[in-house]
Amino acid sequence: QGYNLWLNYQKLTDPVSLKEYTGLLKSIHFDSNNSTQQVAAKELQNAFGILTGKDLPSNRSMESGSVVLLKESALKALQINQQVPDNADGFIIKQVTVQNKQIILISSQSDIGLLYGTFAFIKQLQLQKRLTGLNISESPKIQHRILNHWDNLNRTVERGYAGFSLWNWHTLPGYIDKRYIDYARANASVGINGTVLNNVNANSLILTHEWLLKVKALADAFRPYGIKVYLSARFTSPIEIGKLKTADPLNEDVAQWWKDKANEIYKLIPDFGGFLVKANSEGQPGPQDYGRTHTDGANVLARALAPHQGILMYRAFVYANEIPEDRAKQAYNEFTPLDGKFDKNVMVQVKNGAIDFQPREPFHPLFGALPKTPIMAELQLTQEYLGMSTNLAYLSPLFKECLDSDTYAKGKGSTVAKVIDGSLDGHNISGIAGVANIGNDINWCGHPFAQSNWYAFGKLAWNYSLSSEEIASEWIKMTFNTDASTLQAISQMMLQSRETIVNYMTPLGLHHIMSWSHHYGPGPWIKDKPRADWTSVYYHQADKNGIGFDRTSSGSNATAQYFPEVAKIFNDVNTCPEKYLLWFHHLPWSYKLKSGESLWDGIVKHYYLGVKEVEQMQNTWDSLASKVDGDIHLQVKQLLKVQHEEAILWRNSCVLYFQSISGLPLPKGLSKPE
Ligand code: GCW
Repeated sequence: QGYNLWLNYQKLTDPVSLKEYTGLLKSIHFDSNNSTQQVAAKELQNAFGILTGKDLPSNRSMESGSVVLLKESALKALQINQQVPDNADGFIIKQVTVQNKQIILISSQSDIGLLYGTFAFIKQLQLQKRLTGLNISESPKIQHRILNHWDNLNRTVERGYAGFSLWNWHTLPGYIDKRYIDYARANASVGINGTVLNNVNANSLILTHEWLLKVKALADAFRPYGIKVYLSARFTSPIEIGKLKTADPLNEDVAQWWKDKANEIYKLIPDFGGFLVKANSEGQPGPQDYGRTHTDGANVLARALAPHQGILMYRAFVYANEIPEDRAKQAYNEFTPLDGKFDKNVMVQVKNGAIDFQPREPFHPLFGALPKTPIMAELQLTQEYLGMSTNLAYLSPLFKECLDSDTYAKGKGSTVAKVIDGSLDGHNISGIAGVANIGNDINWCGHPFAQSNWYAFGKLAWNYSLSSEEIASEWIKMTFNTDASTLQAISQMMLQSRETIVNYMTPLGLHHIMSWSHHYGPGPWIKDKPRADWTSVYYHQADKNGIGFDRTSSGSNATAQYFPEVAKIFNDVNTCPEKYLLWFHHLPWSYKLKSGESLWDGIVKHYYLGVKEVEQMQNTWDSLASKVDGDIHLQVKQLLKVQHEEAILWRNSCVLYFQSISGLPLPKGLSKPE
């Protein structure tokens, strides 16, 4: 159950739509010599057959009722005068009359654009939208829309909660699992155009010839769907698989080794996307081991890729325990002096927040702070800190909270989205990455609702202006094929779900208070670990008098890393949004919240509210028993029960732990947790 994701074509129920579709659509006309157009046509034929029960045969010539896939370059010859977006991935879908024939025209500069247009057209049918007068024109705002798989070569997945890795390295390159194709279809249907196959904590083996042959097999399978393959490169690969004595980026042999390696890769995979690098972070090797900078490290790889038009994605997720500095400040401190020193094909990949994919974080101060460097945002789809695959968390609101944040880098309106789409600083490359939540579970993502995060990531990467409501609504419709009132109920659950998790895990700006190492469940008491920045007490700083991390000018002064307008707001306890309160401020338990209640009472109430909200989700879901597929209903019902238990555990643990420090009674009316 759930294998088909949002491409869950089912016979349409609305007679008006059925009548219109079967009346208007008779055949498909496309270039059968092109593999991308072939897969587009096949997808439409399959979808149309299931949705309407009728065939959509391919026709060599155009006829009335044809769905016509035509590249822009072919429009002129047929005297079709239509404006196609000036973006290789963009497309139009239009009902037009050509030579007295009424057709649905899908046109783009590229074959991939035709595939994207076809998927968008299928979506119209799935959503039972009218075709008469159809007139859609779309192009993506961000160029590289990439999934990052944290998949190890032994098929375990770091922070993966949906089974093992999809990539069956053992049977590659000879055997192409149908799943690879379905993975590519799903990605193409939402415009994802790149995939980093292996974990950023990389094994250098992936760059040996034997493994590259396997990578090539995947790249060949994905190519018709417009998905480029990228690899995470371990910085010390020249030593580990290249027999060199050093990986010093300024050493000539090392530079030559990377060039030779890139040449070898591009011989096998001419459209290879490039490398992703995690260096000098959490024990990974990097240029600093040789007294060099991140720019030296990034540029040596970038220069090997440049002749082949590859890109180098260099992660800014760096922090070190040895540095006596607020962890939240370290990436900014290390990277801002390097702005302007990276080669042109380097992109710096920045997590949405400065700590680590928490249920809620203020946006990373590096957004807007590297105007001379193209910045990618890195979002996490896999729920490392949001209850893994037992919690229902729809993450579009979290992603948008970051993308919509105003950095004020160039005055009001300098949103994170405008930093990463390149428009704020005039970059001609742009990208966004999502840490994948995909594994070999039958339903791909573990929790049935986790699929919505794969979907939402693709949609927002394409167009970050879409609302979380719109994305949820179409995902529900396509996934569950529900009626309007069921859709409404599920949508409400989804839209509330992330805030609910914040309530019972880390309300009011609390962060990083989960269990040690695996990060599952509460652990606000975690202390005495080898690294202070891997404990919880480091982050909540609770004592008899109060709680919170002082990042204001009287504390670590992390607020000063933001542009002045933002810094001022975060720095002043009276203007700091309460959702970030304890992220930036250390306050007495008696501090008065906007509601008039004390900070202590407010914290406790959030924990209780979170549990209540899970109960509400359970009630809503129970009421939908006859409305959604029985197996999926049962699955989600069980998971919600587990989530409820986890929410209670979080609430009780955190309330009792913090109470042992504050010594304060529970607010009136709340029963003591056991
Ligand atoms: O927060 C940490 C995760 C690690 C991960 C790291 C990173 C891949 O717990 O598992 O390593 O982030 O993003 O590099």
